[in-house]
Amino acid sequence: MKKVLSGIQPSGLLTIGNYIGAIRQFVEMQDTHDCYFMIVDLHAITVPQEPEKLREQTESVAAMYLASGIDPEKAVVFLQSQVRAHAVLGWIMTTLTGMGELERMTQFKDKSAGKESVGAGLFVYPSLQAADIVLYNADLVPVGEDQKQHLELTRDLAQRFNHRYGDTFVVPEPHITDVGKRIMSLIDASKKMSKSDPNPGAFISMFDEPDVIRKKFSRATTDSGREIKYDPDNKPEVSNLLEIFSIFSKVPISDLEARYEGQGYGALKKDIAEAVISVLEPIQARYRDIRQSGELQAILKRGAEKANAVADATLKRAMERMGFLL
Ligand code: AQP
Repeated sequence: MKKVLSGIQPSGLLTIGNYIGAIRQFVEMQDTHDCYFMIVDLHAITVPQEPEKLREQTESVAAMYLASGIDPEKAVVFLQSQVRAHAVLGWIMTTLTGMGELERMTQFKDKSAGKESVGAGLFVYPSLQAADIVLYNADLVPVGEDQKQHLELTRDLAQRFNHRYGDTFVVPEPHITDVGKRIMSLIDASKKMSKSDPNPGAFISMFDEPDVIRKKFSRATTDSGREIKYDPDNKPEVSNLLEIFSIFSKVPISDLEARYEGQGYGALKKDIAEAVISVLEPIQARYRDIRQSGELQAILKRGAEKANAVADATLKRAMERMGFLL
């Protein structure tokens, strides 16, 4: 079975962008792959986090994984900070990374733009991400398109290490779906939908109530024309809505275009909201049950035990090859 590793930062409440680009793929892959799904809390602190909020958001992402269908009997679900090998190999990978390589990362440019002060962690975290992936010998990494550049860096670093110290790491491939690889903000279709967007109207949270979802879609920006056509270059807003609709309704985009031909945006927006609500409502109900059950801690502990066993073995192999005394 091919190995799969991926994770999400507990940097806010998850959005349907995270669900579409990441979690939905995790659920699909767990039956056919050897999967490791983590909550990357060490990544979340690359921007300041209040301790209470970090704790709550970490539990919330873990519970949302389970509520969305990730089964801890099939996949290893764990917190990155409970596997200390990430920090050690992260440092090792940082020493293999060129400043120029990090300077080219568009996510760093986007996340640091306009900020008065930016932590060094935000700059170097792609090297930690490389360590996260190679620790589990992952063949595939399901991600949204925004992470593709980081994955390319991971591949370069794994190959560099192997070249210098002998074959140690598997060189992973990104696994990116065609539809839904980059869900855009509902307000500004030039920006991706992000959980840390200061404007909540820009995203649909996995926790939004039905009426909030209806309101957000009805206020979503659309161009002045009326034609409902999938054309990301010329009609990015409508194309984004069609992608979301197609994923949540499981109806191909071409069928949706035909269904709404000659109708205005109003009908389309109403129906998208209902399609999203019908998927999110049962997930939200399961989420509440999981949080109330008090079982989360034990599930994460079991996951960390399994993850530590694999990660420690890889770290040991890498450090021995580098000449560390162990
Ligand atoms: N808009 C998106 N469309 C498709 N996929 C997306 N992902 C995130 N946003 C979209 C995918 O979700 C996974 C987890 O992302 P992350 O939390 O590790 O970091 P991120 O990409 O920076 O996500 P956010 O929501 O934008 O978080 P903040 O606001 O904290 O920066 C990744 O697989 C990502 O591709």
